[in-house]
Amino acid sequence: MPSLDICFSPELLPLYDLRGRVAVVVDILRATSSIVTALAQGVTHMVPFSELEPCREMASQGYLTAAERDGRQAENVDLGNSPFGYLDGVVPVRGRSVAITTTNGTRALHLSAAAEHVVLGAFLNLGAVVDFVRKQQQDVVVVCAGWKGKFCLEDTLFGGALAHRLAQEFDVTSSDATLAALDLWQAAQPDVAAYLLKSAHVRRLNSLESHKDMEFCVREDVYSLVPVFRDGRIV
Ligand code: 3SL
Repeated sequence: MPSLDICFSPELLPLYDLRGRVAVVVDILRATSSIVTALAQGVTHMVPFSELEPCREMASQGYLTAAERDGRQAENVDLGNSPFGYLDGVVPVRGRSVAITTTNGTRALHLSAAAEHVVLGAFLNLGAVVDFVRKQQQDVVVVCAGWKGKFCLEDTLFGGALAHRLAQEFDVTSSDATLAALDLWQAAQPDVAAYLLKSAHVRRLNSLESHKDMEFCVREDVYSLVPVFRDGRIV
C-alpha cells in the first residue's frame, strides 16, 4: 500500500526523499488556491518564480505578472495573489499566460522539483487531487508551503483532509505528521473557516482586509483540475 506523508515546512524538505514520489504542494492561503483558480478561468499556463525581478521581466514576453510579498501585491505587476484577481474581470486572464511569485508558495514548488510528479493542491481541487494520486499508486508527500519556513495550520489541514479521503487506500498511520494532520482535520470540523480564524495567516490577511479570500479558499471541490509543475511551467 502506498504511503501518504506530510512535510510541514519547505525547511524540512531535506529530510524527505521525493524521488519516485508524488509531491502535492499546498499553500491554501493563497498561492495554490489562486493558481488553481487562475487555470480554471482559462489561464494557459503559469511560470513560478522565487524572486520578484525575473517575474516582472516576463511582461516583455507577453506574460501577465502576479506578485505578492508579505500578503500585499508587489509594485509594477498586473495581479496580486488573491484568487479574486482571476475572477473579478478587472484584468482579463482568459487565454493569457501568467508569471507569478509569492512569498512561500512558488518557492515550495521549486524546492519540490525532485519528485516524479509535482502537483498543486488546494481545498478548491481536493477531489481532483484525490483522483490523481489514486491513479498514480505512488507514495505521496504533501509539501506545506508554510510561512517563511514556519508551520501553518491551513496547509496542514489540507494534508489532513487529503489523508482522510485516502485513508482506505493509502498508509496514513505510519507517519506522526500525517496522524497529527488527521487529528487537526477532525478538530477543525464542522466549520473549517471558523477554525481557521485563529490562524496566524488569517489574522495577517484580515489586517489586509482579505477575509473573503480565506472563506473562498476553504471551499472544497469547486474545480476539477490538477495543476502540474513540469519543465518550469504550471499547466
Ligand atoms: O506566501 C505565499 O505564497 C502567499 O500565498 C502568501 S499570501 O496569502 O499571498 O499572503
